[in-house]
This record gives sequence, C-alpha cells and structure tokens, in this order.
Amino acid sequence: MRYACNFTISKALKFGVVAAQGSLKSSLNLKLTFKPSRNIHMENKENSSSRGALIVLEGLDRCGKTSQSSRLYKYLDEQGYSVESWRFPDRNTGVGQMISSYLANQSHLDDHAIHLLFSANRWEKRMLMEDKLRSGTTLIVDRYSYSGVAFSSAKGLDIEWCKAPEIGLLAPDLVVYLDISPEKAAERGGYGGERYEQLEFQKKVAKSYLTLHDSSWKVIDATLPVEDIEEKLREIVLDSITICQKGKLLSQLRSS
Ligand code: NYM
Ligand code: MG
Repeated sequence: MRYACNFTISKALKFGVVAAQGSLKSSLNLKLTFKPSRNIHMENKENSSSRGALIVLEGLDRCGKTSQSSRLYKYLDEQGYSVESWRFPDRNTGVGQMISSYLANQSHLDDHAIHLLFSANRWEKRMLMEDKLRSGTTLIVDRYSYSGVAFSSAKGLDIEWCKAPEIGLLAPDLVVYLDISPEKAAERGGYGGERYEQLEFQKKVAKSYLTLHDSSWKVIDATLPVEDIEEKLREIVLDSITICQKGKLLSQLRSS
C-alpha cells in the first residue's frame, strides 16, 4: 500500500500514466508551451540570434535542485562560459520579501494573491533575463513558471487561471525535472519548516507536475548518486547551450 502514492514522472512514463494524462491534457488544453517571439536583433544575419540558454530546474522540495544548480554553475563557469545562477522566488526584491514572509508563515495571503506575487516576481526580472540571454549569458534558473502553476494548482486553484499570468514570460530552452517521489524527498533530512514543506501537500504538487509535464522536459532520476545526476545534467545542458550559441530565437510561454 505504501507504494500507492509513491509515483514519480519516470514511473508514470513507464506505466503509461502520462500517455493517459496526455489525452486528458489535450482535451483540457493544459499545456504551457512555446511560441516564437519577434526577432528583435537583426544586425548580423549569420549569428543574429546567438545567445545564452535559459535552463530551468524543477522538482519537489528536497529533490536536490539547489545543489545541482550550484554544481552546474561552478562547472560552466570553470569551463569559461558566461553563466549566472538564478532562482525563483527571488527573495531580494520587494515582492520577493513579501513572498518570503508568506512562506515563513509570518504573513497570510489569499491563495490567488500569493500566486500573482510569485508571477510578478518573475515579471520584474523578465527584462534583465532577456538582456542577459541576448548578451550571451546562460542562466541556470532554480524554479520557474512550472513551480508557480504546480504549487498553486495543488492548492485547488484552477490550472488555466494559474497559467494566465505566466503567458509572455520567456520560454526556457531546457526544463530539467529532478524526479523523486514525495516520500523519498521527505526522508531526506526533513523539510525546512516553510509553508508547503509537508508530505501530503508535496504529493499533490507531484500530481500537478505530472499534469504539466510534456515531452520536451528532460527527466532525471533524483535518487541517483549526486555525481551521476551532475554528469547527466551537464550533458543535456551543454547540448542546449550549443544550440543557443549557434542561433535560436527567443520564445515566450503561451497556453496551447
Ligand atoms: N513556489 C516557488 C511557489 O509556490 N510558486 C512559485 O512560483 C515558485 C517559484 O516556493 N516550496 C514555492 C516552492 C517552494 C517555495 O522555493 C520556495 P525554494 O526553491 O524552496 O526556495
Ligand atoms: Mg524549498
């Protein structure tokens, strides 16, 4: 019985759950996908769209995202890439401080209101994000719009309503999901005591991620040894960086 809720995206793919959800997904029109945006810089035909890559790491709390982000950042930096490590929520802005106090249970907000603050926190960084990418800097981002939709819809908010404020933000070039069951994640030295860091809620978040996930995501088993995860991550990230260096248009998130 213990295994009844102990699902992960990898297992679901294996047993066809995602395929079943896929048809549900298309009938409910649930995907966050990419839409080509206007190409603004056209100075040089050959490499007009050469840029840094927008790499997003997603997953449940305690899946290992934050340590993999910093290992990846260190590696790319040492290899001479122009790279920055970002995370959402960005707690350094005014909006980020409101989010931080909410997560610490020091303030209470309506579920819709906090959802919009998380989204606003991404919007306030959008311009800078675009500038960095266009200037050739790769961004490794620990959580992005998918966390926003997964966590808020896990509370019962309508998923389409949750996606709406994300539309128009920059679409990632790569989404890596560090896959772990909620039970295994909870076993990892406990949670930090912030809002959402409870097993029952994380089970709901895992289900939301399963609904959101599409075939473009790269899923890595987060229970593998840290070095193995790191190696797999480097490989797919380097591929993505190369594609963006060769020239790829920036696109935006849209609801399909
Ligand atoms: N979170 C994060 C959301 O609920 N919505 C969002 O848009 C984002 C980016 O904040 N439990 C949640 C997920 C986490 C919490 O993030 C704080 P972290 O990565 O633990 O600092
Ligand atoms: Mg956390």
